[in-house]
Amino acid sequence: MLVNFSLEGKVALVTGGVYGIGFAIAKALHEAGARIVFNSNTQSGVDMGYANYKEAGIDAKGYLCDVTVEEEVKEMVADIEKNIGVIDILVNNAGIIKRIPMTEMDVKEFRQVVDIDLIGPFICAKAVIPSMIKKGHGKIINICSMMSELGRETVSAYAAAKGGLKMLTRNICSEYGEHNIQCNGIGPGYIATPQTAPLREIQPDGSRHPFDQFIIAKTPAARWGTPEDLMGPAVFLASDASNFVNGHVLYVDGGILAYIGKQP
Ligand code: NAP
Ligand code: GCO
Repeated sequence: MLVNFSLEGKVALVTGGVYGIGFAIAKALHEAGARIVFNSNTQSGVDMGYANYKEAGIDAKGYLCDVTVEEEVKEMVADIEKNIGVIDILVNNAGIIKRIPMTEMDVKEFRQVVDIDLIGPFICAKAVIPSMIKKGHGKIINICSMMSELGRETVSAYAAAKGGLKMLTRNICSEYGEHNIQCNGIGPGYIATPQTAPLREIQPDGSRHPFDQFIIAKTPAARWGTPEDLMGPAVFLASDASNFVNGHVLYVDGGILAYIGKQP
């Protein structure tokens, strides 16, 4: 049965897979046998990615590509297919967040978050699905969020985008499942990465950030997640072991979505 978790001979594209969650997922897919491709929207990001993959002993191929620019994505996918192979696994990881009270948020800021976190995954999935159909299989993993289910102050654009990404996941499942394409989501809880660093900053008096304390009280695991916590779930959803799992969002959150929270 374990052979079903092998990714030998597969090509995996992890968008924004330079550090953080995407990089951890890419390491996991590599360890399971996949050839790793990543992109960043900045040259410095591509360079950082090459350095990080080299340090990890992974021969990854990087592209300068902004997931919100369809022409750039189409060119990247065409080059990957020509020089490496058809993309078997797409991980829509690239994403940003802006923490601003909604009434103070400029519409351009709202649009930028939705553009990267929802339109980007649409553009990337649209670019890889035709070849997946021809090949007779494909795996798309959308990195959703607890904010695909819950809201909170200051993250209106992010929650709207991640909620939409959950439904895009279900729609790709619905529209392309007959072609043996499985599209699922991973919904990380609160994970210690650069994106959440502001929520974990030690306070001037040396105490933990109030939000840090809040998350610890709300999480049965009583800890923040790490990018490594996402590695096994990613291999599962990228492999033949999940061929009958489709349209599902797998929450990797330490139980936070199931728990009312510890009494203060
Ligand atoms: P991160 O540390 O901020 O990394 C995000 C990556 O995406 C960066 O490499 C970033 O590049 C890249 N990126 C941003 N915009 C891009 C674009 N237009 N085109 C290509 N690449 C782009 O974030 P993370 O914490 O690892 O999160 C990764 C994903 O997981 C995101 O979708 C996030 O929403 C989601 N998520 C995170 C958490 C968490 O607690 N950390 C929880 C749930 C879901 P630059 O560095 O050049 O900006
Ligand atoms: C926030 C956090 C969250 C996490 C993640 C939770 O400001 O609330 O950044 O949004 O990034 O999405 O699943």
